[in-house]
Amino acid sequence: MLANKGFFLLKSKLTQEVQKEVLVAARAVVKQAPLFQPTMPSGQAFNYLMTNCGDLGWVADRHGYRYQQAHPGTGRRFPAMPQVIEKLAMDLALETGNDNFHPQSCLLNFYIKGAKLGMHQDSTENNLTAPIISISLGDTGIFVLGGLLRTDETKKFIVQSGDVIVMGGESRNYFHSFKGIVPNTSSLLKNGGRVNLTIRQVN
Ligand code: MD3
Ligand code: FE
Repeated sequence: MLANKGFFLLKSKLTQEVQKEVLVAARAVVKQAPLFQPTMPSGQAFNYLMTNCGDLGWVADRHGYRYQQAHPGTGRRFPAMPQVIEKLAMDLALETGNDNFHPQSCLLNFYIKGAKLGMHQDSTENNLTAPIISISLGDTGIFVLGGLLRTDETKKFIVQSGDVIVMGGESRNYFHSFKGIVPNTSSLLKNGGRVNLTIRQVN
């Protein structure tokens, strides 16, 4: 177990069986709340797809980044967070020393070959002290963690299907990026790619 400043990389945390359970739950979410490709305020499209479940969903468009209850495409509320995901997130928070974590939002990011996410901090949340829980499913990815300043040194981490990252404490506000997937490294998703679930307490 790797831990520093509240950052934990829990390798092979989820069994194959639990990974499949989470994936089934994620597929049910996508059926109700289809994956969408948001745009940044600049008008530039994200190069990966996303959707959400839970009381609040993270969305991006011309007007900026925010949490809202409605799916931007369907206008309907995001589906409830599946119990398996909610329970898993609460257990993971507890075992990494984060009491009183209340999952309100689960962002599902779907990456295919070539998709990446630039260096940023997660700052759309009102609550910047609650931990953030990330679950990786499918193809291996390359995750980069920096520090509180954009200019801080960075470290690369390989995230594989079933790995979990918890960012609590100081690390909650660290810069981070996702460099992309390594295609054909997992058979969990029949057509390949990577799903990342990010569970957050927003308020
Ligand atoms: C480290 N997603 O959606 S999740 C994001 O793999 C995002 O989809 C990445 O960053 C992905 O905002 C990484 C892991 C993660 C999430 C929040 C963090 C790592 C973090 C906050 C602080 C430091
Ligand atoms: Fe992030």
